[in-house]
Amino acid sequence: MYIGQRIRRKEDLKLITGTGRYVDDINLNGMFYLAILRSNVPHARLKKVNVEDALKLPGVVDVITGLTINVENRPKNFPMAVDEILYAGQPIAAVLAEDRYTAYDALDYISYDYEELPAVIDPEEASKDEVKAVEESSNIAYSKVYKGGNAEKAYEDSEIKIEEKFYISRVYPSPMEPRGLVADYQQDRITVYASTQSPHYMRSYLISAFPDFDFRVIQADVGGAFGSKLFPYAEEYITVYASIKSRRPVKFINTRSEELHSTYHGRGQIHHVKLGASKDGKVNAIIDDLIIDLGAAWHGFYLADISSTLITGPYDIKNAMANIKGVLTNKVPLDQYRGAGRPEAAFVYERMMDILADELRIDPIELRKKNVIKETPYVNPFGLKYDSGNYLDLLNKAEGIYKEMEKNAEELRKQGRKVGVGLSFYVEQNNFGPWESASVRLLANGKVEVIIGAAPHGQGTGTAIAQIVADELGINIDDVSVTWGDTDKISNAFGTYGSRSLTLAGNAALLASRKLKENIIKLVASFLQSDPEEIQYKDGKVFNPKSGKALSLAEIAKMATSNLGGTWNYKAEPTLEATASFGLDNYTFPYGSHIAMVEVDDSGKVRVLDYVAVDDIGLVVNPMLAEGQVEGGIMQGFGEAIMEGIVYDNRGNLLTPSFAEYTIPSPAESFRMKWMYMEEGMSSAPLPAKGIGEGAAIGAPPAIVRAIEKASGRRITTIPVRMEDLI
Ligand code: MCN
Repeated sequence: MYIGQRIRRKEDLKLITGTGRYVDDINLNGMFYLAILRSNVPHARLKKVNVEDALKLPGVVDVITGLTINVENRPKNFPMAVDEILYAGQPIAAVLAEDRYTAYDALDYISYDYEELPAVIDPEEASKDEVKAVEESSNIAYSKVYKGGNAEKAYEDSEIKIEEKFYISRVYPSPMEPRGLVADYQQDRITVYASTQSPHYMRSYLISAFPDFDFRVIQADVGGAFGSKLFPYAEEYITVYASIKSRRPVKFINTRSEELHSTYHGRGQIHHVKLGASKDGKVNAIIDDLIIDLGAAWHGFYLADISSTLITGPYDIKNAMANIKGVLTNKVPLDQYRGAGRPEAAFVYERMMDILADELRIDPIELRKKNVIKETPYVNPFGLKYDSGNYLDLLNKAEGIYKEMEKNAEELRKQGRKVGVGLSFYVEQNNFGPWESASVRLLANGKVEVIIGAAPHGQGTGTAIAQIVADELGINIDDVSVTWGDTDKISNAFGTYGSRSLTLAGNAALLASRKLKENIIKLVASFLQSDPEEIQYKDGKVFNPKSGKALSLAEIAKMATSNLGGTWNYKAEPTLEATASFGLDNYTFPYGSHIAMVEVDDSGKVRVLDYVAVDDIGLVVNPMLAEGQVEGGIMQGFGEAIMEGIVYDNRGNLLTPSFAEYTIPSPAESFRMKWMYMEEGMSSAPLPAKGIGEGAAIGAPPAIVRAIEKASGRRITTIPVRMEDLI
């Protein structure tokens, strides 16, 4: 059995030997390069773009201005500012040149005339709708109220009432590889090579924008995405348009500074929360007024829906209300970053739990135990059905770890060091659908190829899916290859996002393997002149127990593909391939706990001394891959808690335009961490897994923040926590 084993990643060899092929490694004959002139004013009326001087430069082929394409939830002048500039970084013009250097140099020869407009940067200011982020539009781009029970009355009737406001900064998802694509026009068909999380979704949004063309989208190797390479970007439309217009291949690669000015930021929420409880700590009501800072487009609004509908977390709180305002500001548009709405919710409900515990002078774990959901399935006040698990059991395990860490912390405190321990407990929603597909093929050499519709980009899902298929077919994992990321290889699919790939594509691959076995049995019955019922499949061999005749997969593949001539005399279709799709009728809800011990020194510097995460994600297919996900997520959560934050000045200039100002954790800040798991909360899929790709990014910030709070004695309501806040 390979499932459950720490199998090494099959993906790594090419990546670590430099034979990976990222978008920027793709060079096509006659290729032009595209560079984008971006606005350096946050809000202005655009009068005129002067391109004549740029066009005179040797090597410059074209300058594109004024391109508009109607894409849902984007401002009217998407993908290029035409009459109104909405944020610093917005594309205004694109230069097409024979080489990249000429393209970038030519940007200096373009100027634009504009009349500056007041910009609105602070989301609370924007919610007053006085200064407009987009002329003649309301700043309130989205509003929604969620109600479950009667939260207002329950709050009023509560013995204990607490109220707090939380600020969660905008962050940049920081993939190692910036966004980029190559568009290759050929006779009404355009091949796009992209650094994307979903070639199929990209194909569908490019088809809507350019309906006269057929698209093939190929996912190049991707150097990370973390949610930021899923939804449509201005530069993609501009590059494709440039390829169609010039009838040449065109390459666009973002620079890091352009990334910070254009890749959708994540998070950016403000929560004003009221919580009502009884004196003994039973929470009766939670009311959350949420402002989400959408930036200069509408499309990130759904993140507030995810946060709101999970605002009661893993706790049995009957009365809840969430009141969302999505506001436009003159900033880079907002969209998902690992966790997408769930880290924001967990930060809020876990902060409120700790604050209530402090208020009531109750042990924070006792308080959580009192409120935690005791039975699953459980329907939360907004109708989300938490599918399975034993929350109390996991919390008990986490408590043991917490107590151990507390003991160690106490020793260090006795030495005069400022050390604290924090625990978070979370539930999350994943396996965002609708479904995923997979094809399994017996190749002519007797090996098996699996093509999945999911589009992994660092997670190692290919290895885990090889484990599943090798087990199902009873063959050596070295005989299974898994490929993905090409719309011509598998027709309908979705991609990798929302911690879905293992569960949905993995189950699709499992079902396709079962179908393949059936197809093979039928074919072998025909070869052996037997009834299919007489034929059995076991450990990569097909045999007739009566006659004792057996064929290996390699022999079957050979028999089916190597004889030319003759006539059709098979009783079954000679299909050595099967495709299956798989979807769930509910999301999956993994849950877990993080426990952190930190030290804060006199300069306000935070160091993590110890860290343990415990999760229940149902069946764990490859504990090493899952652990890798948890470790990466913990580091990102750590970054979000104390280091990372997009900062604008109040005129709308981005003050964090590079990794010199926008700091992310490096190995120097890394720390010892341990991951443990239990397998009680199985999903309802045939292979009963849930996702783990985002859990740690959800559990980490509240645990780290609580530990900092305990170490420093300062109440923390804003992330990132700055050093100066802790002295
Ligand atoms: N896994 C497992 N057993 C399970 C669940 C998962 O062994 N029960 C393994 C899988 O085989 C896979 C990994 O854990 O190797 C994550 O699987 P899954 O939870 O299905 O998540 P996805 O593959 O759908 O990945 C998406 C998720 C998201 S939403 C973001 S954002 C994110 C993340 O993955 N972005 C990443 N992890 C990332 N890791 C890297 N290196 N780069 C990114 O951009």
